[in-house]
Amino acid sequence: MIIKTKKDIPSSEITDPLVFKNRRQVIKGMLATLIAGTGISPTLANNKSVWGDLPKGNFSSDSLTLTPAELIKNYTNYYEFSFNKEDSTSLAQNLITDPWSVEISGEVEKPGTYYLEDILRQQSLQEYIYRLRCVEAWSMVVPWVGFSLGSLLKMVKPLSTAHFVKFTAVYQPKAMPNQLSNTMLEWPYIEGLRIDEAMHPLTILAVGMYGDTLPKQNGAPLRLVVPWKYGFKSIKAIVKIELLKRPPVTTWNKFAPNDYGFYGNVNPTVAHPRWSQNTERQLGGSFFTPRRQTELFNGYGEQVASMYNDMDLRHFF
Ligand SMILES: Nc1nc2c(c(=O)[nH]1)N[C@H]1C(S)=C(S)[C@@H](COP(=O)(O)O)O[C@H]1N2
Ligand SMILES: [Mo]
Repeated sequence: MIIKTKKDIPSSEITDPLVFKNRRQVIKGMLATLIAGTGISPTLANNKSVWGDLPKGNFSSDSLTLTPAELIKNYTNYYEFSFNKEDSTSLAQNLITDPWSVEISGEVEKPGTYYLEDILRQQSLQEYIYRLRCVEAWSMVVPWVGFSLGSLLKMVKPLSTAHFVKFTAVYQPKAMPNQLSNTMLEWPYIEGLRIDEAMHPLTILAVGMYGDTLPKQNGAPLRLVVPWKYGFKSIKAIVKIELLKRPPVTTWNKFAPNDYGFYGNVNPTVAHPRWSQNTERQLGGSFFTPRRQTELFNGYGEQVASMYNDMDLRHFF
């Protein structure tokens, strides 16, 4: 067994509560090792991440211009806090993220509740530079720090009956005002993937961004990132991962199934009922920056299109 549940671990090995205070150090330490391995010093170049000159792994492209960190941090969608992109930044600072554990259950051989620190110890962190395309037709390029979701799932050994994965975000109404006052959406926020999508090497769990831990407003301490799907699929502040036989009911799809498909694959040919998805506004551009032509699967079609061979993508997203 690679990840240990609490009862399997001798008390000397259980993560000390003090470690929770130092998650930032732990993550930065893991990243420092990554850097040391390349012999490149982590200096911040203009508009590049601390890791900008590192090998990017297999899935990041060098042709992407990163969106400035200040924009990514101050223009967020986090509806538990606010429907206003500028307000969730300060409100999210009230979220308690220490300690943090994730319950993994359902169709797996090794269910359990795992401290985030114990999960991180088993994973290798890497930078993934991905486009993020919101269903509202804006986009950015984010240098995430994270690890493969598939690699975590393999450790808990999915059964052959695991066809879908359900993700549940934290319910913390004392910190998240809309969980009490807004009844338009159901809380906690829930998202889901098909098992092959969850196991796909592009799908990651992010714990950081721009070479540091995740800002709370961007989903700390642990969020999903699925770069070929609209942003609403990339659920923040995950506390539960369930492997299921049947597709889960997800927050946005339940609210408006015609506007927010379960798959949510980026598709310029399928308009939202109230706007076209053909182009997108790139955050961080100037007044003169042209809108970007939105690409099928957000430009990741070469890697992911084969998963959807039996779907008619002209009418489907
Ligand atoms: N828990 C939770 N996760 C969420 C959301 C949310 O409101 N709550 N918003 C989603 C939407 S609509 C988008 S576009 C992305 C935005 O991520 P960012 O704010 O880090 O840019 O987060 C997604 N994950
Ligand atoms: Mo979004």
